[in-house]
Amino acid sequence: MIAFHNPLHHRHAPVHEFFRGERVPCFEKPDRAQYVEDALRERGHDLLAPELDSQPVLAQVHTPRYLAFLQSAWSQWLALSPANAAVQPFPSVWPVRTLRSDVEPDNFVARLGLYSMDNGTPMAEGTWAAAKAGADAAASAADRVARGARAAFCCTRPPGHHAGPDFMGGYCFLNNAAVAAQWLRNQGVPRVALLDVDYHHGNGTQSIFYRRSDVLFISIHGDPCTEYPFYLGHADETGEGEGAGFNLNLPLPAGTSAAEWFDALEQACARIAQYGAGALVVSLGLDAFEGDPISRFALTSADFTRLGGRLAGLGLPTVFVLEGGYAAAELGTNAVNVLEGFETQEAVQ
Ligand code: Q9C
Ligand code: ZN
Repeated sequence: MIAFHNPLHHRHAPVHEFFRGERVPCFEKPDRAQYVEDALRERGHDLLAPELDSQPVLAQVHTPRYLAFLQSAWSQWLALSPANAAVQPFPSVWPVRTLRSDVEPDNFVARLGLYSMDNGTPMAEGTWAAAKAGADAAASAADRVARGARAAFCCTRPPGHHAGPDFMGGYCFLNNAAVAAQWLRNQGVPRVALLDVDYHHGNGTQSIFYRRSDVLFISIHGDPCTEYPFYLGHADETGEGEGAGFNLNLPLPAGTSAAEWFDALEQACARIAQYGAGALVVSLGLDAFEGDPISRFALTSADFTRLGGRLAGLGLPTVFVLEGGYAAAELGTNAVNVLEGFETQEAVQ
């Protein structure tokens, strides 16, 4: 399968995140993408460098002030003190209900809170460079599919699906899957289905497309009553305005079996078929894996092959975009299993 990698992903390498009030090593680490790249090469898939600039499409899915903040955040942080080069910034205050988010404070940490949904999305010197190259890779994969490829994979980190129009969160900064879907729209695909199979609800992607009918968003994920991102992802969120009826959430309890997970996938596939999509974008989180350290679904490595095969059965040009998945050493096998499941199923059709 055509696969793009992110040659700058390693420049996003924060050291620690917060967990239960303590600093712990980051789960979302450079090894993750390295394992996937290694598995792709081992199994004979070539890796291409991004070949397009996602900037115009980023401006369609994120706000100007958020993009401006993110691009300059590290230099703003250093401007406070050169010693900050060795310190990770974290937000500590947020504009929740009754507080104003229309006025940007001058204080850097207050602005970081304005543009964050959590304190779990650490930033480092190369975060913008890595995130931007990842969005370029997503655009490049989408463009190949728009120009007739059956499928393409974007192997990138940091992930993207928690990043909304004007905020970062859940290890995500730029919404790569939204970039891919918007790219396909811009190239003339009238209706794009975006299926998110990451363990965590893709709140950012949902919010970006919530009022639109030209991108159908569907997510299978851990019930937000107990699982991150907690404040979005319930079944009664079905879209608004033009987008009413074009958002489908399939939350499942933590501990759900693979058999029940595949039942939800059937529901998702039925809705995609009914929608009449011209292309599919898959937010390919691999944290539904039984061995994932921060998630509680039970897919095996073989189940990821089955997932790829089922998606091929939709018969749609497909862009796969890597999202979460924290059992780093197994990520390569699981990612390539999806892609090969897809290609094998296609071959027998
Ligand atoms: N210390 C994605 O999978 N909190 N994001 C985890 C564990 C956030 C996951 C806490 C999980 C976000 C893209
Ligand atoms: Zn996830």
